[in-house]
Amino acid sequence: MQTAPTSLSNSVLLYFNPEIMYGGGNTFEGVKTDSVAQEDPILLAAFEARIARGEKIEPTDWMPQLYRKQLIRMIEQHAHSEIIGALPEGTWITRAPGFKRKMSLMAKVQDEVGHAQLLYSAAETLGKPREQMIDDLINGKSKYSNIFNYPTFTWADCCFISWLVDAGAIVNQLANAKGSYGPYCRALDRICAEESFHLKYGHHCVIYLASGTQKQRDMFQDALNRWWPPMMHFFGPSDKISTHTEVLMRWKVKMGTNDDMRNQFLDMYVPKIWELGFTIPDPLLKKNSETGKWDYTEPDWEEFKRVINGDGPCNKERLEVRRIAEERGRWVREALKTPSTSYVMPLA
Ligand code: BYC
Repeated sequence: MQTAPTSLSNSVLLYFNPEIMYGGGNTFEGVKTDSVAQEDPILLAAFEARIARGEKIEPTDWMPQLYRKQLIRMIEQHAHSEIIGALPEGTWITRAPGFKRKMSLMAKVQDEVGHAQLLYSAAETLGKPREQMIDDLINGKSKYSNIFNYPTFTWADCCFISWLVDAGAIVNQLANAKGSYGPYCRALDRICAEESFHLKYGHHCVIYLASGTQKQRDMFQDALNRWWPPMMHFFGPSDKISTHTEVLMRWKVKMGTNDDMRNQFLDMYVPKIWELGFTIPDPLLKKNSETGKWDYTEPDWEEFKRVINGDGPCNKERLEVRRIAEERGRWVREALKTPSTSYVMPLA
């Protein structure tokens, strides 16, 4: 591995590694701190003033190590969520009801994988090579969204994801697109545009089931009953127990707390679900006229912890699919690393 001087902070080592095919850049490995105590106070104050003015921070700008570390963690998890999130719906492409639904679902799943590429690129600007992110995903070191560890038993499960999981993602991403880190915000802008189309497609699928036969309505109600608890988990642990919210809000990486986002989602989508005549499996769910917020049964955070730490119904299957994909793609990566081989002889 060669090393090269850097124009970034001294604590950040820029290196070039020909073994890493997608990127490289400044390594994040020196970023072990969880505090800003050892940062230069003048640089830190200037950085925070820029954030307060609403400026975007770009990859070559000075940033505290903790900001870099938190961004890598969050963007990488987001990228993994997109690539793993393609799987529960992806398994329904061959079984989608009809040609038009099949084409739309195929396009949606391709979009999700594209989102992962945008997000991996954004995370790479902070110094973590893509290969390492993929390894960390497959080895279970990195997290991804809880919700994709549940099975899609029926077509209605797929409709739930396309409508309501995408809706939840949009609530979160529209807010965070106004955040402080340029590459992440630009990726989110593009992602939101595509997700809005997914949302319309998903809503259309659900309206179709809702206005169909009793069997179709029951199928969606059953999906809603099973997916509601993971949907409530999707926005992250309640603010009382969230670990990272405070620092992420201070540096405008997160533009709302987990509870804010959950509440915004309930505000926008509970009425739409009720409008279609479905029930939500939470007897305590109601808008509190005094607080203006939704009351609901506290989600089961023990289940959430189990699922995000690898012990959900489909975690092993999801990671195995990614491991096999990585294994099967190895020859392509090897071939691209050998520029002297400009073409291959056809086998026949
Ligand atoms: N799932 O301090 P907290 C999509 C972890 S994909 C798993 O509140 P933070 C789609 C958290 O990482 C879009 N883990 O964390 C794709 C932390 O653990 P570590 C998905 C979760 O970061 C295909 C610990 O719990 N959206 O839409 O302040 C088809 C403490 O939590 C989750 C994003 O990824 C979770 N739900 O806030 C269809 C949005 N929640 O790292 C659709 C980007 C929390 O300390 N991410 N954890 O080990 C975010 O906005 C924030 O990271 C979160 C969590 C709001 C999710």
